[in-house]
Amino acid sequence: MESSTEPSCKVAKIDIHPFHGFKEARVLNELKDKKSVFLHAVVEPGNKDAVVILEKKPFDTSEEGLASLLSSETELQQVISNDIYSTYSATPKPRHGMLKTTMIYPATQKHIDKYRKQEVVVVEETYDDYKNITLPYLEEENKFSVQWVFNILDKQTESERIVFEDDDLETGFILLPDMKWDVSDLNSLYLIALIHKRGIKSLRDLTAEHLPLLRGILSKGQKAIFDKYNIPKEKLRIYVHYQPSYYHLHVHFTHNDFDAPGTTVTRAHLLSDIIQNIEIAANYYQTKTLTFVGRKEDKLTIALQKSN
Ligand code: DD3
Repeated sequence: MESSTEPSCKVAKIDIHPFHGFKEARVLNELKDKKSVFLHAVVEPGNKDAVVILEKKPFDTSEEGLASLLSSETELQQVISNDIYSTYSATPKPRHGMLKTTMIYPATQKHIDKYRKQEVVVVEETYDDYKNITLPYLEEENKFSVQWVFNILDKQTESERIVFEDDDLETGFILLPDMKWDVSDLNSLYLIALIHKRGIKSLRDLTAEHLPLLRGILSKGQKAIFDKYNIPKEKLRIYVHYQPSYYHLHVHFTHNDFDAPGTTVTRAHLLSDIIQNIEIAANYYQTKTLTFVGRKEDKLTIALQKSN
């Protein structure tokens, strides 16, 4: 902690450009309609791997944004001019050309595989499959690395981004914008609730003892989002992923008008349904066969397919 206030550390942080040392880069996947590209880069020294995600941001349609865009600040080269119709190749001022950039460094092979374009298949997991196949797989693959979640819960990072906190260690949680959301566009609102209690990995661990936790996330999360963003609960989709992408229980809050990834029936479980299912049967999620999509070449997918 103390060393971070030393000038030498500050200088080092500013001096090194995050893209410094990038040599090769190849495309893992490209989503043209989302104007985004997923890259695997090799970084010197040491030839370490990095995953870099580049996304073009939506237009700045604020008053100043439009005023600057539709002005002589934008360089134009005419392509076609015909009667009342004309087209141009336009180069706006740098402020309009911003890219949202996400970087994972150093990245493991699992990170690289995650962003590679891959066929997905629907698989079923009975509770026995979960205990005999999924859980041992998660433990073996060390899927439990959720250091970044602990950093948020311990206020080591992103504390200024917290929208709401209930600090009860059993039923409390932190609500904050998901990394995927750049907070400027309310229609693509995306927040996550990270629970304070450690060791609840996923939906599979939930029983009647967690009802106060789940009810609290639902009602307090809705209220906090209304208070801060003025979005009523009728506009929110509140759900849990199975399988999740990290095994520390978390709840997604997204705007209903926004097609957030992972909102389809093969991944999303509404929090209100989860609460009711557990109210009906305390061991619902230790009984129910769960269906989800997995990458075709993923070890877990292959193992579950074999058992069915
Ligand atoms: C992650 C799932 C995890 C790549 C990427 C994201 N929201 C996060 C660290 C900080 C965060 C998140 C893993 C990792 Cl792009 C691999 O997500 C995060 N902070 N989803 C916030 N606010």
